[in-house]
Amino acid sequence: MNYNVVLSQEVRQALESGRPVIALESTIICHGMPYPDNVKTALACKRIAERHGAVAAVCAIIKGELHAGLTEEQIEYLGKKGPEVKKVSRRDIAAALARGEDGATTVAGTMFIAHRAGIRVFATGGIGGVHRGAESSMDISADLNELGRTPVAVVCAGPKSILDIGRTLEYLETQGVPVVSFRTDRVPAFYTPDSGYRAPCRADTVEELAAMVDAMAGLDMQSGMVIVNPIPEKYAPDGDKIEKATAKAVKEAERLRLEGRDITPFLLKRISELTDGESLEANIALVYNNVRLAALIAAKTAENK
Ligand code: PSU
Ligand code: MN
Repeated sequence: MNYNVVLSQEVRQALESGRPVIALESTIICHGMPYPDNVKTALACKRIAERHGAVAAVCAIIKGELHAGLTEEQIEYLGKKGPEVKKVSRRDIAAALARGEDGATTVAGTMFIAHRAGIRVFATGGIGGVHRGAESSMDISADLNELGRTPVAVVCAGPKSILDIGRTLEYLETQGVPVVSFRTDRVPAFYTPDSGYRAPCRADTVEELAAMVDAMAGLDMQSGMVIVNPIPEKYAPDGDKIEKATAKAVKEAERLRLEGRDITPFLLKRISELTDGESLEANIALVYNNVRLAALIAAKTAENK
């Protein structure tokens, strides 16, 4: 078995020469968006990262090997298979390797791979969190614990409003994870720039964010950071429509008795259907916005070295 992360040539060269690299996750490709939008979005992310000075490494498991940096063919392969590819969080990695399977890595799974590959900045759409009702279901995403134990900075648009945002923030605090809002005093919540919660920490420049990433590395804190980047106003969908679609999708998920890893992908798909694709469009726009910021941070930290 190969325990090393297989790097694409482009990613290996960039890492060896200290050029900026950012990680991207693959659950969003296989479970977060339909084909072919998923593949188009992933490829566009690579181009956006490049335009802002960084190489983007999509992380995934292919035939039992950890990968950082996929070719277009590999992205197309995963994107076409879509939900057939297992969603892989930290707990699922060993099984996928042992069985030689493919795996679409979540934020937690991707952080694990990125860290092993030496990548410190990661861009995605939304992170997992504490689910509503977690006080009895105990459904708390493994993303939050991974952030507490793996030194990777994750740039996202905040937790979805399907989650319990207050408890997600409390949990991250307990895990010692900084949550830094970019250019806002509020914590954004994915489709909306304001969840109603005050930001625990605010930064207004890329330099400041890069200095925080450097400080955590310099102190060898061995834990991660969440950088929350609000969806730009012009892309934010009608809040009322999204809220209604979300409430309906959550009820349907309950009726279908979905649980565990199936919940998030189901909700994303239903919300997109119920909003005639409006949520998907917003999802793509906020991912691009996060890739841009992550690339700028990675470029700045590379300069600081
Ligand atoms: N939130 C989104 N889109 C996503 C996810 C979360 O808005 O695609 C995915 C990410 O891969 C995240 C995972 O890591 O769902 C969290 O799943 P769970 O709650 O099962 O840990
Ligand atoms: Mn869960």
